[in-house]
Amino acid sequence: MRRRRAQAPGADGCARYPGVTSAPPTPREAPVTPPPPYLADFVVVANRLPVDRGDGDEEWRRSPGGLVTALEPVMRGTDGAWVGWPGKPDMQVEPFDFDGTRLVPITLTAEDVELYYEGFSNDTIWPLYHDVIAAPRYRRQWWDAYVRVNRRFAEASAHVAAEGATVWVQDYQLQLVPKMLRDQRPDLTIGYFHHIPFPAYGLYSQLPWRRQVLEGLLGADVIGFQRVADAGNFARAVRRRLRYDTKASGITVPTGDGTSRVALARAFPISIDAQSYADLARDPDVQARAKEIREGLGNPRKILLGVDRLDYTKGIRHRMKAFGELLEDEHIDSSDVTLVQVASPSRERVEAYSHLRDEIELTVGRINGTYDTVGHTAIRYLHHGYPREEMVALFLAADVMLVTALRDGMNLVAKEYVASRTDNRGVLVLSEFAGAADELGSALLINPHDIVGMKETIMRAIDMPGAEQGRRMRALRRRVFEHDVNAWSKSFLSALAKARERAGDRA
Ligand code: GDG
Repeated sequence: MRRRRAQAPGADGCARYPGVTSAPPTPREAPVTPPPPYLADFVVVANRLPVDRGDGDEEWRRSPGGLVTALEPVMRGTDGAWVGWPGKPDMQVEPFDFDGTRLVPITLTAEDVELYYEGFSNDTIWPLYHDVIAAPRYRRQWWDAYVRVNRRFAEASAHVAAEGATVWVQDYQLQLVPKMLRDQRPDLTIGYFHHIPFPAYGLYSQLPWRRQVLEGLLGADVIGFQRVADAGNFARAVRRRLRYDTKASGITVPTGDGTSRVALARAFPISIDAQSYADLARDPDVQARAKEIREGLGNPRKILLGVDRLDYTKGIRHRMKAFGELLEDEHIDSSDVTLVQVASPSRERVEAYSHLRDEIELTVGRINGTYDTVGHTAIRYLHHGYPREEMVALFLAADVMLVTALRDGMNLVAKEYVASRTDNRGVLVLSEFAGAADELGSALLINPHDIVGMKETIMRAIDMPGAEQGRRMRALRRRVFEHDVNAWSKSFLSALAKARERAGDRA
């Protein structure tokens, strides 16, 4: 991957791409050469840029979060461009360089944020794709905004991508971008990765725009999913709705001129930069902090931990129900066992999220009111985001990690806990409805809807002997270190490169 500032390709010197113009110098005036457009060979397109800027702040800072965490090491090794929203409505920022990557900000108006992001992305697609845990809302105005904003992302990407570049589109907010981009720039190799589940056809078919979304995704050469089951659901939706042929992972997509191309749809389970978590876990300051956390909780015999965005998909209520019943049944005692729940603030302007927060906080208040003592708390509830060092200190302090998602594309927290346990201790309780369950079979797997089963498993985790913890944790760590985020991006990008070769052979 090379960074270059070059003339837009095109034999006649004219703009090859929309919006890119190169004015010929007038004979008598000194030639005024406009700065050449920036063209990248590798472009990431995601809803958010990988940076944040506080109010009144001049400085951009790398932002935390699942996708940024996952792509940070990939971008570090390349000189490419990243197209995304800077995170605040109506923010107009010129493209700039950050840590060796060209950042191309997309302006979203307050109305775009409300309709495209909070509306269609987070109140239609998110609940529908997570098996309607909350009811999806279908609003035509939201869809119109989704189309409009996807087009804006596609145009900006077409503008920054060099001839023959590779473009990697990320996630459910941008499902129409692959086709829009291919229509404008058939020379590009286009990948798409879907970070959340893809639902069974019986649910997917509720979507009034189901055909357009499938066609949008099929603009990509490679469509990546977290689980084999997600890729299967997608292929079935394509067969049922579009009647295209699918064979193994290949989908034959008619191109309109009587020919066809093959798009690949398969699983590429995402992962984490495992080594960076292990490094933090070995840092003496982080270890001292872990000790301090335990002491601050009154040195209970066992600490249970949940770390989630405050989201209804994460099963936080189910987890608290199980924990509350264990206290009620006197299987555990708050002087002995404490649950620490980090619930980082998320999507607070979407109604389902503010309701969820109220419900959870009511539950925490009830449980603590009933079971706290002066010296010990039953649930230490933290509605904050924390720096990564603090997260790792929490992972080290926790004897049992609870990942009880009702539906989750992957769940990186499960992998982060495992990577941090350099001492080969600790127990991971993991929902079978999180993508991570496909890889982390040595965890204690649970069905979070089965409260009795979850309670039994939590007790088993609390009582698990050290030798068994070690056996399981070593197996989990092997998997997470062998399949880290570098392995993930390499395998996706090499599938994309092969797709390009195949397309070249056919041309
Ligand atoms: C989506 C999919 C998929 C959370 N709170 C804090 C914090 N985090 C970090 C975690 C983790 C990330 O955010 C969350 O990732 P998850 O995978 O757990 O969940 P989603 O945000 O829903 O992510 C998911 C993921 O995309 C990647 O494909 O796995 O299924 O839903 O890295 O550690 N980090 C810090 N402070 C916090 O307070 N520093």
